[in-house]
Amino acid sequence: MPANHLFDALRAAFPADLDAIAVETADGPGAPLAYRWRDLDRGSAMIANLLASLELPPASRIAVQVDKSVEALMLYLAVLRAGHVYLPLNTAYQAGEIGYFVGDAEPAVLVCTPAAFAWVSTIAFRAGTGHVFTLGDERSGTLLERAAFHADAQQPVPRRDDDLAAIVYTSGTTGRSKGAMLTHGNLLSNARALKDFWDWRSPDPAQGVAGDVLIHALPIFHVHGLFVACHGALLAGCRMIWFARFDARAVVARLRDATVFMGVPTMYVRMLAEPALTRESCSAMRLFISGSAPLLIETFRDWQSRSGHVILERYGMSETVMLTSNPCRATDGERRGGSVGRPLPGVRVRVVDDQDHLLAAGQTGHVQVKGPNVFKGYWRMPEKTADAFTDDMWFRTGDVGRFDADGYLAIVGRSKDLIISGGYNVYPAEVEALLDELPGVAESAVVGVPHPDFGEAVVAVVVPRAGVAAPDPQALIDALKGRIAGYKVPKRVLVAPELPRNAMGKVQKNLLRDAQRALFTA
Ligand code: MLC
Ligand code: AMP
Repeated sequence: MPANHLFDALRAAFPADLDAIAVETADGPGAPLAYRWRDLDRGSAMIANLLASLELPPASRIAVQVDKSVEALMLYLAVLRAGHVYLPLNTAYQAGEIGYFVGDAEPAVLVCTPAAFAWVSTIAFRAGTGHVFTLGDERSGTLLERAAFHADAQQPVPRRDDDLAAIVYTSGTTGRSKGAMLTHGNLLSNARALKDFWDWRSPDPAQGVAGDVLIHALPIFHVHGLFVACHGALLAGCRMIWFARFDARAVVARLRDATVFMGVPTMYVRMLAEPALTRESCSAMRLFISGSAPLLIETFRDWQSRSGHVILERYGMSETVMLTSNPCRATDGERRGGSVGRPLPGVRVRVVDDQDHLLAAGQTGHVQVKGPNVFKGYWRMPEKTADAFTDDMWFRTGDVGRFDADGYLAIVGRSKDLIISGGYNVYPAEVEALLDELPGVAESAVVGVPHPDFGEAVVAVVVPRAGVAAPDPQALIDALKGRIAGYKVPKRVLVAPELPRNAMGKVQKNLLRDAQRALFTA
């Protein structure tokens, strides 16, 4: 068996006692439900055997848009076991978005919720997808019904380092989403680096060591919740307390039962608003990790004074998994607010100017990266892949940063036109294209402005079409709902006679952002 098959590595880390609890649900139907390690193994084997029975070509794409559940985690493991490629889709995606992903990725199988079956299966069958299964959050749906007829043991299909394990779509700056192709080697090298760097503690009953317990409250259709959080706990054989939905009060109430929490900054802001968040409630905790969006220094400081813990901020991307991290062990250095720490072991990070020349510490420039974690390219987009790398194969992250003299990186901006709202990425071009099609709109500009809850909020400035009544902002918002994921819909639409432009005719979004800086924070 190749050493780098991701599933084998995760499976090898399961504790010897397969009857120990692997996942305990904290919310959702029937909670608390306890899943043993044996259940993860058998359940994923049965689904993998179902996939094998479909006789799909190797490395078929298996697209999944389902609510978070432990069975959805088993499905992910099953796809790895069966030698196929996992394609997670945000549950907020609407028909237009799903249609694009299905058309682009051509999945052989699509798994959706029972409630969405009618419209999702219509899209999928039209696009040539051969099989559509359903998976509900109460262990319902055709996937598990069919899997129940299959054996609960399975020999994982051999995969090499360079074989694809997953495709994660990231929105494209010019509108078209790009599928980042991640290999078994990418994901496993990163998971191993994090296991060591974050000092994951495996349970060892013989020695009386309980091991880490992770509160898992992130969605599992993005890199953070699926790869960083799940791989972290699985590769250390640690128990997860599993929240299908993030609820700040409910999570704070469970902190005393856990040792590790991972979240986006919005989650920390919301937990800080809970009076029950105290030093005492966090006394069992070992590690709080934040990422996916910038953590404000106020949140970093408030968290320290309220909980007694210093948040570890790290930085990553769908294309690269995790890149840099503040230290976990005190011997590795301090955790610094406003910084994303140093490159992870095995990962190289450089800051360069517009001509890709290396900049010295203290100088601000483009962040570029190299390492075994860096993806294989964008699915069926060789030109976009070539553009994303320098001649000497450094990946251009699109982030702007600066190294301190002691090697800590600060992310100070982005060269890509991207808004990060509550940890979700919104590409203005996609929203602008839809707004521009709406009646009464001549043109639009979409920007991110500071928001107390989401960090950044999506705001649109629209210019009315000459000679017609100015469009009603609420009507524009309503028109977008249902056409794109809710988190992409502008929280506010402003009407303006024109957009500010520079001498080249380019819209000056910085001026719009500056003008609306206090829209949500005043
Ligand atoms: C939900 N809504 C949002 C939003 N999330 N609006 C803007 N930004 C967001 N992030 C809107 C919904 O559309 C809805 O609008 C309303 O808020 C309530 O929806 P909800 O589902 O009840 O929201 P809630 O559960 O409160 O979600 C907030 C959240 C969630 C912070 C828990 O956004 C979340 O889980 N974020 C994490 C994202 C994540 O995992 N990112 C990792 C990407 S990987 P309406 O109008 O319909 O009421 C990555 C790489 C890396 O970036 O480095 O990790
Ligand atoms: P995604 O495309 O969802 O993978 O988002 C990746 C982007 O999130 C990165 O390119 C950064 O812009 C941003 N990001 C992730 N972590 C951090 C962080 N700790 N601080 C600032 N930005 C971050």
